[in-house]
Order: sequence, then C-alpha cells, then structure tokens
Amino acid sequence: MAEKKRNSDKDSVKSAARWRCVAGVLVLLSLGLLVAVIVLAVKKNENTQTDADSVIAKLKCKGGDSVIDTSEPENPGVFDGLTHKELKSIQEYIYGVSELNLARPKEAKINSSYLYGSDYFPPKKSEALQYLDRNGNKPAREARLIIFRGDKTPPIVEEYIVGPLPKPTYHKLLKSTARKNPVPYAHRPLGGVELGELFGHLYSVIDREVGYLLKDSYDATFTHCGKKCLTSFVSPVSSAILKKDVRKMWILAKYNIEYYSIQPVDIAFLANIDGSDSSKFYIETVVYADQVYSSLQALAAAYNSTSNPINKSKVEFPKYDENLFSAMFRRGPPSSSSSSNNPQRPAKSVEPDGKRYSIKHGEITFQGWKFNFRMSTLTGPQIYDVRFGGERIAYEIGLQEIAVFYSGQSAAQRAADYIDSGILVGTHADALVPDADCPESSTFLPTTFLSDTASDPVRKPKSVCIFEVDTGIPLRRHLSYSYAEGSFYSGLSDIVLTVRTILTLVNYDYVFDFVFHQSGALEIRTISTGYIISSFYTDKKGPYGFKIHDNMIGNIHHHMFHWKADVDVLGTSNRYETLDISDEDVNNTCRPDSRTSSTPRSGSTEV
Ligand SMILES: *[C@@H]1O[C@H](CO)[C@@H](O)[C@H](O)[C@H]1NC(C)=O
Ligand SMILES: *[C@@H]1O[C@H](CO)[C@@H](O)[C@H](O)[C@H]1NC(C)=O
Ligand SMILES: *[C@@H]1O[C@H](CO)[C@@H](O)[C@H](O)[C@H]1NC(C)=O
Ligand SMILES: *[C@@H]1O[C@H](CO)[C@@H](O)[C@H](O)[C@H]1NC(C)=O
Ligand SMILES: [Cu+2]
Repeated sequence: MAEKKRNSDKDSVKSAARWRCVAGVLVLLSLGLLVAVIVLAVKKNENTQTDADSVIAKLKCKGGDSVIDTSEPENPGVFDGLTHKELKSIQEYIYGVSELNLARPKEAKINSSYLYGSDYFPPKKSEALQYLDRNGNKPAREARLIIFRGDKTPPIVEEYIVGPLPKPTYHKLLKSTARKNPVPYAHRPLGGVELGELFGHLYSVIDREVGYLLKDSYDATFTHCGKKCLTSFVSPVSSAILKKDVRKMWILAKYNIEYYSIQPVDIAFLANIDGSDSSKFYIETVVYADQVYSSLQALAAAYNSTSNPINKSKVEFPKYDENLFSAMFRRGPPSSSSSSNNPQRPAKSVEPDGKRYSIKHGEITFQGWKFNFRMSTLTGPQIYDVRFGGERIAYEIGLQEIAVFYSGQSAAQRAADYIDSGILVGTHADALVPDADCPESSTFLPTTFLSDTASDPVRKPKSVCIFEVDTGIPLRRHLSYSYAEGSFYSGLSDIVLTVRTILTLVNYDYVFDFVFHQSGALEIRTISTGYIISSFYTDKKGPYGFKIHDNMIGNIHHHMFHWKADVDVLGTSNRYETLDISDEDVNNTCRPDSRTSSTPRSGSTEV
C-alpha cells in the first residue's frame, strides 16, 4: 500500500510539473494580454478610438470618478482639524499675549509658562446643525490651548479658547465645573519638557547614590554607561491614590536594549516631582529585590551592611544578538507552502478599476456613505456627520479615552493605572507602512499638531490610512437548492471601506478601525499589539501575572477603550428600548395550552 502510494505521489508530481508548465504558458499569455490592455488603455486616454477600446469600455465597470485630495482645506469646514496655517496663526497670536509670558518650545522649562498642547474646539452641535441643515451662519473656528503656568505662584494649568481662526483676535479662559478651578499643577499631564528636565536630574541623583549597586546587581547604570545602560518606564501616581494634590511618579528601571519594556530589572524609584523647581525633585522611596527602602541612602547603607545582609538581585546585561528573545530579528525561513528555497508572495488586494471612494480634505465618500474624519490631539480619531443613503445617521462617533490598569505585588506596579489622553493620544499616530499596517493601495492622510518641544507645527504624513477591502466573508447568501424551495442562489461579498489609524502609546500599538459596510452597518474595531509591560520575576510577584521568561512576569491588567457615539437616526432626539427575555415552564406535550402565565416584558424610554 505504502509503495503504491509513493508511486502515485510520483505520478502526481509529474502531472503537477506538467500543469505548472501549462500554467506558466498561461501566465505569459495573460501577461501579454495585460500589456495589450495597458497599451490600449493608454491609447484610450489619448482619445484614439479603436474597436478594442469599446470592448474594454464594456468590460469596465461604470465609475472611475473618484477624486482623492488629501491636501489641507484652504477654507476648513466645521469638522476639519486645525490646519498647519491655523496652527501657525495660533502660535503667532498666543506668543504675542504678554500677560501669558509664554516661553518658546526650545526655551520652555517646568518653571515657565508654556504651551503644552492644542486641539480644534468644535462648535456646539446646535450651531453646527443650524449651519449645515438650516442655512445658518458658519460657526467661528476655534482652538483649545492647554497652557502650563509654571511661573505663577502657585503654579497652575489653564486652558484657553482662541479664535476666530485663521486670524485669532481673542483668548478666553475655559472654565469647567467638572474639575478643580484653577487646575492644580500637580494634576497636569506628562510632556516632553517635563520628562526631559526631570530625567536629566533624577538619573544623575540615582547614579550618584546607588550607581555602584546598580552596576553590581544589574551590570548597568543610567548615566555614563556606554553600551550597558538602564532606562525606565514611568508611572505617574494618581492624586486619587495619593489623596492630595502632590505630583509623584514611579520610575521602573529596565535595560536599555530592544525592547526595554520586556527587559525589566528589580528596582523602582518613587520620585517626588512636585512644584516647578526641578532642583528640589527627589527620590522618596526605593523598591529593590522586593524590599522597600525609604531613600536612596537607606538602600545604599542596607546594601553594604555585613551584619544584616539583604537579599540582592544579580543579573548580567543581556547580550544583543540574533538570539535575544526580546529583539525583533526575523527568525526561521520565509513562510511558504512548499519549501524555504521557493518563497511565495502572500495574497494581496487590488483595485482593478481604481479607487471607488473619494476624499476631499477630511470628507470621505464611498458608495452610500459620506462622513468627515478628524484626528483630535486630545482624544484621537473622530468621525462626524456620518450619512448613509443621503441621511445623517450619526453626528459624532469618536474615541474619548484609553485606559490600562495593572495589578502587581509592589506599589510601583500597582500604581500603573494609565489614562492615555494624558499624553495627547492623537499625536501618537505615525509612519503607517503600506503593505504591513495597511493594504498597499491605501490612501494616507496626515496629522498636524503643536508639540511642547518643537518650534513649528509637527506634520506626520502617514498617520491615517483609507482603503477598500474584501473581508472574505459573505455579507449575505442563500442557496435555495431544491426545486420546491425555488432553486436559486444569491450572495454578496462583504466589501468595506476602512479608515484606520494606529496610535503607539509607548509600548502598545492600538489599531483603530472605522469600518463601513455596504449594508449600512458601521463597525468600530480596536486591536492591540506592540509590547506588554513586564516586571522582574520573583516568587512574591508570581501571583500577579504569568511567568513568561526567565526573569519576567507579565502582570495581569485590563484595557479599556471609551467611545462616544452620538447616533442621529431620523433626527437628533433619542429613544431607547430595553427588552427582557424571560423563561416559562412548558410541558413538552402536544397539548396547546400547557403553559404557565409568565409573559415577556419590555420597556421604552424617550430621553
Ligand atoms: C528655572 O529653572 C531653570 C533650570 O531648569 C533655572 O536655570 C532658572 O533659573 C529657573 N528660573 C526661575 C525663574 O526660577
Ligand atoms: C557602599 O560600598 C560601596 C563600595 O564598596 C561604596 O562605594 C559606597 O560608598 C558604600 N556606601 C555606603 C552608604 O556605605
Ligand atoms: C529573601 O529571599 C528569600 C528567598 O526568596 C525569602 O524567603 C526571604 O523572605 C527574603 N527576605 C526578605 C527580607 O525579603
Ligand atoms: C405538566 O404536566 C404535569 C402532569 O400532567 C402537571 O402536573 C403539571 O402541572 C404541568 N405543568 C405545567 C407547567 O403545565
Ligand atoms: Cu495589555
């Protein structure tokens, strides 16, 4: 049997070879035809009418009137983000306001007043609708500026509304009853100016006091370290944990090697970074090898003690080569169905008749769909005025917040409760790669924003991609196979338009998709990739996660994505209904009235 099978395998190899040859000829033939088609298509563009042209015209679907204009609008609409030109005019205006005394990005320090971030400040919905639907005036375009007032006593955070764009003439303090007024300086989000200033100071303090210990335990230090350096992951401590308005931050040490979030060492420092004088910042607690010390000096003394020795960590600096588990080397042969000597290219999507969607600045149309896209600096990707079949079905759908909460044995790990809008999520989309992050045929949109460390508006050319793709599953189908049931087949593949952005928030990369189906369904999807945050494995830390490498534990944690959906089907008023499904006891007999008297309930509410 086995022998026979081998023979038949040989036969099939032979016949496969024959077919491969035939296929090769066919490929050449089709290439030839393709060239002919391209030549003809080019000729057609030159307006030379031939017989073949009309054949192609018949084969080709109607359409091809797609317009792709990803430039910034000269005259932005109510849903467009701040343009480069507007950002420049905001800078010109705000740096001229003498009472704000703003330091320019290169000169900004924690103890100065400086611009932390900016975002488009959309008009009230009622004003926007008055303009869009009832011929009202176009609302003024305004920006929201977050300003750190490090030179005030006490230092505070302020927000201003600046307008009208593109030639601002006013700035108004933004007041909110939903928070403390004024906003304490300790509550401000984390930024480039602060991190640059405090790391310079704290790393040298740490190395001065316990550098020898770091070298001894981890074969690395933070400063003057050559190729064996430590870096850190920071975790600001919420005032909700501290119960007072003081700014503290855990600094969790990692090896500065690819990729640092999965190269932990067993030491963390709680820094007191309160106030605006960075020379006063200090380390108030250290956790080393599962022991808590009240200062760097206390750790140094305990470490040297011979009478009362402490537990010590001892690890070598990782060797950077192709075998380093945490580094991104391609390992193994390229994937292929046959052998590694014959790698094959993967499946791809193509647009045989060109783009079937149009983009005009931030406005995107596809089949029955029409909507506006904007990247909010503060809260990330947003779509507005979503229409299907000419009717508005949603006014606004957008990301509002991303949060990740960690468990852990040490206070340092437990404090890792990240609220990502605090690092301006919308500025973290960058460098999308065609054919990896998005299909090759995608159209890319830029994002533009102000940064606290750059003099000019920052432009990221490939922050958002738009593409049409076959999901590979039928949107609907039915096979009515018997004569009695009608004998027909009907099906439709689920071809969707996707608007994608990927926000890289330090270690995590979050893929956010708005997916527009032909059925009128709108899907919002989030996928997380990138790297986990990990801690150094010890038996004490074990119960708080999974040991995933020799010295590493992946702590249990929890991701939350918070979206706003202002759905406006058939007008702006809202109604919701709840349906409760209940059970009933029924005797499984054929008698018609063998049921008890429980009835399904439902409720409906106008809001
Ligand atoms: C602000 O801090 C810097 C150091 O970062 C210092 O040189 C400068 O004197 C400080 N300015 C004031 C007004 O305290
Ligand atoms: C501990 O020992 C190291 C190395 O012997 C020395 O450099 C350091 O000053 C000592 N520190 C303390 C606090 O005794
Ligand atoms: C030192 O480590 C041992 C072994 O892991 C542990 O049993 C002991 O409790 C540790 N001592 C301290 C003071 O943490
Ligand atoms: C089901 O049938 C049994 C036996 O006839 C009867 O005792 C019982 O009440 C019936 N239950 C219901 C829910 O009608
Ligand atoms: Cu995670």
